[in-house]
Amino acid sequence: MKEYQTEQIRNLVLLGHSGTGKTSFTEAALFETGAITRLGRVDDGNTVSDYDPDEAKRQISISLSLLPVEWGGCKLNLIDTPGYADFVGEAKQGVRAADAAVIVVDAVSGVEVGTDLAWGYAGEQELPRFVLINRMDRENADFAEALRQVRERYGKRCFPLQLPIGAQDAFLGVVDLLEEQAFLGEKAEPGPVPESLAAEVASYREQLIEAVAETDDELINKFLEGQALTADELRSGLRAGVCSGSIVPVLATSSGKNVAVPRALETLAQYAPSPVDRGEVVAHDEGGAEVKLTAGPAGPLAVLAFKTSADPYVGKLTYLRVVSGTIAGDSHVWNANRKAQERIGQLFHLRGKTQEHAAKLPAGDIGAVAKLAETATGDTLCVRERPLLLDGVAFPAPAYTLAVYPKTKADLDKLGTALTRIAEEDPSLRVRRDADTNETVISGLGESHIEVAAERMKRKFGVEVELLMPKVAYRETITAAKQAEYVHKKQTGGHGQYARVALLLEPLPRGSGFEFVDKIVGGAVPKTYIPAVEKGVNEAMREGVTAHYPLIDVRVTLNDGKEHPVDSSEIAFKIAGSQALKNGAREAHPVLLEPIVTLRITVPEANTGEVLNDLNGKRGKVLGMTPQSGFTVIEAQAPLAEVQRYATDLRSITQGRGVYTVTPSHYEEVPAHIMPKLVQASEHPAASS
Ligand SMILES: Nc1nc2c(ncn2[C@@H]2O[C@H](COP(=O)(O)OP(=O)(O)OP(=O)(O)O)[C@@H](O)[C@H]2O)c(=O)[nH]1
Ligand SMILES: [Mg+2]
Repeated sequence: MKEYQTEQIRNLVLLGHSGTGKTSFTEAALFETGAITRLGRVDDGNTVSDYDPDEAKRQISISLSLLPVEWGGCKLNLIDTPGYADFVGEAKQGVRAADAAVIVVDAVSGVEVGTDLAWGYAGEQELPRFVLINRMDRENADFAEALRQVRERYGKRCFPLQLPIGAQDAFLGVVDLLEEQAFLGEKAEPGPVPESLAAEVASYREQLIEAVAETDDELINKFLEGQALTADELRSGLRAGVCSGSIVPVLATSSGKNVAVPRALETLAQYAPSPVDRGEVVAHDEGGAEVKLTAGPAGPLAVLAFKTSADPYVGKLTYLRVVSGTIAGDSHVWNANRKAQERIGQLFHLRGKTQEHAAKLPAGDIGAVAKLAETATGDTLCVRERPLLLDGVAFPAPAYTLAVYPKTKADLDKLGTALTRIAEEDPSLRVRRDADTNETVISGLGESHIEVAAERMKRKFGVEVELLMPKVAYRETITAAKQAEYVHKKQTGGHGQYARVALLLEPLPRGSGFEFVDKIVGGAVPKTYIPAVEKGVNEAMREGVTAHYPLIDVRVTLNDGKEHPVDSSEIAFKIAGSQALKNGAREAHPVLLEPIVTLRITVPEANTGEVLNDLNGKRGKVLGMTPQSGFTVIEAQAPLAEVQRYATDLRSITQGRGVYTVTPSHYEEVPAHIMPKLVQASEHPAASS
């Protein structure tokens, strides 16, 4: 690939509902620009973008891919992202590296949930946008209807820059409204505007010219005075409108049949902002002061590591977006987040999985580097004398958790490393050890997200795991006070064993934990044996008396006892303490406690009723509801056991529009009708998992 100047670079992230044809578009773009000679298909698992075996198997994108194409003197860094909600972390990384978004919409389905989400992600970074109405060749493709939905939802600033010629089997090409020309067939050959479209073209063109004129005082004056705008004025006005976000051009393509793809590339090359057009980027210095950066070669150097991928052979690959300055291969840089020097070896341009050597990456460009020692996703690379911090990537909080069990002993040995690498690669995954249940748990955005992670561990690191619903950390407690005692006595010839312990058990308020009080008077239990009693009590507390869960929120007062001058021993007092506690707890009306979590759920207003209903069925309690521009934020609490699959449930109620966070809150008594089930499960643990 030849070298490009910053002004010639276009960083474009493709976003949209799953299956709208983003990956197919990039494949067609590579083919039409001569980067590949054989056109792959998603359905055949042989596209450049979806090169990962997990992607080929599922026929969806899972990771973002870089697909630079050269067109019209520009380098278009196409960033293909998954539309599937579980992999939104990838889309967010893509958005962070891009200067504009291409929102791909299906010509049959129109605006879908994923379209809304994509629009929102682009909005978070204030990216200029294009809408690509794709799959125009399909049965029932309807450009006008899709356009109507786009404009209804995202406003009149969405403007058709192209109108399709024909549709479905007869989708032949597009008319460009600014050029007043048709572009036909796979190669987008120019031709006259078809007679049948003339009136529509004229009317839309008129509206487009007005919208373009409005981007500039001089142009609008000219327009209002009735003077015609020149072709150059229209082009530069449109470009300004796109860059400022006041105009969102709508285009039409069939990436499956390769119709109008070159025309879309031409439009993106002409009208999408270059890194320079994006204006100043705010970074911070070490003291937190703002530093404004422009995309120029002069620097200061500021490079965002926006993605990390793990390869068992090559090692770690870090994707870079140069914001300012030029990064060179074989150099040293400073990681401002880690406060560490980092050696840059060879730089690459990536195209799918193909690496092409690059001596340097200029301001605005995107590339990759292998084997960085310190750098993680979201870090900034700069020079030591001028430390700078760019905003990282805002990943959604994981809400779906599964327990990870290694299949074999060999898997166990490698599990820790594999989990670390997989979480490093995908920061929307979290791995931790749950101290309460003694399980290793992995959290992500949904079931598929975690399944894919497990498949990757197997493929990349040879570690096989089983994924199970995590155990719920139930607890036990007592609800009544009880005086109890136990005499431990054994006579087996020679030395016997003897200890008597009397305990008062009292329930404590939730969250108090465990108190041990020594109220022995007159040495009924000698001082030296009291720690042994406490130890015995503690052991019994950990074992529980109802369903093998630890007892909590209990005060145990040692108030009497008796020793034997010869037969008493530490072990005897420990046993007596333990048994006294068990006897007492069994009669102190023991109950089970379950963890309660706080949920903060954001759902479209229309789904509020159904979400509340569903929470009700899950023994949830609503704490509050706040309307928030078309959405309702519901604050609720529910037993953890009921909401372990909530990510899946909420997705199905809201078709993926709802999001939530979950945080541990407190313990509450398990209702009486549920207790027997838990007791039974604890006696047959295998049957319950
Ligand atoms: N008829 C027709 N089919 C298309 C077109 N573009 C894509 N497809 C098909 O639609 C399906 C999905 O296409 P993809 O390119 O994988 O869609 P995507 O947007 O990348 O999907 P995700 O990666 O899941 O977000 C595949 O079967 C494609 O062959 C098109 O223009 N016309
Ligand atoms: Mg895809």
